[in-house]
Amino acid sequence: MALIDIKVPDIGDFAEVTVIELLVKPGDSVKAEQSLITVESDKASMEIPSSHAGVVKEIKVKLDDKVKQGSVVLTLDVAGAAESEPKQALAPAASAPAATETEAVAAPEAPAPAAAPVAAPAAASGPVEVHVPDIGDFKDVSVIEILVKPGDSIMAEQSLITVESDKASMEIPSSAAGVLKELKVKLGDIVNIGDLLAIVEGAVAPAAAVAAPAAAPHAVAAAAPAATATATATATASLPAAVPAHEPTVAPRGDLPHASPSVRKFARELGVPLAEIKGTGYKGRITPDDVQAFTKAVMTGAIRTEAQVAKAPAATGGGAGLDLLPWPKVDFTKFGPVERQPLSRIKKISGANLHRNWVMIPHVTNHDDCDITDLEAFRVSTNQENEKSGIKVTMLAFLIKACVAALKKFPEFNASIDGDQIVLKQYFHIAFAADTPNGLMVPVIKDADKKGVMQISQEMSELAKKARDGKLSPAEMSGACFTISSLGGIGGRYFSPIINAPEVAILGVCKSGIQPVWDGKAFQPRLMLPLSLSWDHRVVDGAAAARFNVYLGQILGDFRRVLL
Ligand code: CAO
Repeated sequence: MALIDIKVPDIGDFAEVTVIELLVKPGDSVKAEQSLITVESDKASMEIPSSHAGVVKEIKVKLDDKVKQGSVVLTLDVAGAAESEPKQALAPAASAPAATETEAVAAPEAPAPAAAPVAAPAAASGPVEVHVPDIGDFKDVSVIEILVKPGDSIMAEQSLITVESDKASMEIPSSAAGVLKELKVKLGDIVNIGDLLAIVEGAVAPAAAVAAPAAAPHAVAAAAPAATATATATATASLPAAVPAHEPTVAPRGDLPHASPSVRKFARELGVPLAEIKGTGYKGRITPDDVQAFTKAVMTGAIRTEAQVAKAPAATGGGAGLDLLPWPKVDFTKFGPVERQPLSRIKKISGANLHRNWVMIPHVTNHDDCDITDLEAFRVSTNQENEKSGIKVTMLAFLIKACVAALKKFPEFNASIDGDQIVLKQYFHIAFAADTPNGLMVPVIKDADKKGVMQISQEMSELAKKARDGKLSPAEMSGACFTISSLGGIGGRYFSPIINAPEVAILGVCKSGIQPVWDGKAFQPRLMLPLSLSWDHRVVDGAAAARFNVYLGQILGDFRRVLL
């Protein structure tokens, strides 16, 4: 084991800075030039890189500590590390270091004030040109972020753009306050010292800048000291020492997420929208862990980015975009023995359809009872009379006929939504739900308005058999206007049937039973049929649904009404 102390290098003007981010932890393997901590002064923030490759043994600083040149950041075990030689960057030479695989190293010499091309703006008023200040060694840097837009009110020293070279990224601040009239660069542009960046109107230059000699640089990157400067130039501003106390010394960041250049770069590489991340670092700074946690949450579906929400199918009409919790994963064997069976093909298909319909249609269900005493008596006598025909007249067949009559009276129930139109159908194809060993099937009686109860009963019996035998053709299951789901042969009182899209209503029927019904003088034993009508509230409203049920009850109560 060969332990060495990694110390804060010469950080120029920055006499004492605060540790605001720890970028590594004990046990981490680090490369030479990899950033170890982020420090912040009242003027800028920067990352302190490692001078050697190795494994972090112990971190000697903690958040909020004050450090200066020579402070020990951590101890590193450099034994066996591929790159244990210190990088040139840390040599006390004035030259810039070689570019490394990490973002970190930028070693511009302190910019010579005389070289700065920025014209010191007047203290107030008219349009002021903002140029790229002297950014030291940085030549031909790319614009990688635009941080403001025309019309924005900006403050002096507020960052306008981020530029990136092969060595570092940095933000270029405005030399003047005012309203941004025009931005003269766009993403991907290559810029150099002196290039025109923006026009600021109604500008009021920072007092210090005005007071500074004409050549004063409104520079970024001044974190770089003359000698070593291994820091990444986050530098939001490097104001001349003469800045008056009332001037902000840290560049205002507006809505810009607070994150170091390396974190920004990391987020950019992953396509992570920094503005959507809540920083957990010092003063809300976004840390690499925050970016990672955000990415993980998006990948697992726990959260969605704003862009994903905007593109969600619900917004485009293609499907449902629910922001639901993941389905619970339970090890049921912890609670008792279980057996696993695959879902049948029909259950998978009908399940997906039912789920879509239930989620996408605003359902309302009206429940009612109707008196079928006389109808049932008629049905029984008809069946007795027609015993030899082999056709059994069912209550469901009467219900189909009654529903046709109600659909004719209330056409909005015989409809479908198509975009922003309602399609009113002039045919009457009625589906009925059939319970089969493999799951729910929904065959359709076509043109039920043109068929008698006997014929409907016969077709129903054939279609129900085909359904149970798995022999229904797609044509026999398509084209329905309205569906009836009858549980009358089984039992129960009421239920909420799910509408069979693109239909807009479905009638659920339960088992009839004798109920005491008040006839105005006395309670009479009557055979009452429970009805549950689910309807799509986008097309139908509650009053219409109540009228539909009342009318249906009247017909079932006295079938002669169908003729009226
Ligand atoms: N009240 C009281 N009795 C009723 C009744 C009602 N509303 N509806 C039917 N019955 C009686 C019938 O008269 C018959 O009695 P008999 O044998 O004494 O004559 C018995 O119940 C059985 O009827 P059935 O259910 O075989 O015949 P049907 O015409 O009423 O229904 C069919 C046919 C295919 C709809 C039915 O067999 C079926 O599959 N129903 C289930 C539908 C379903 O699963 N719906 C839920 C969908 S949501 O998951």
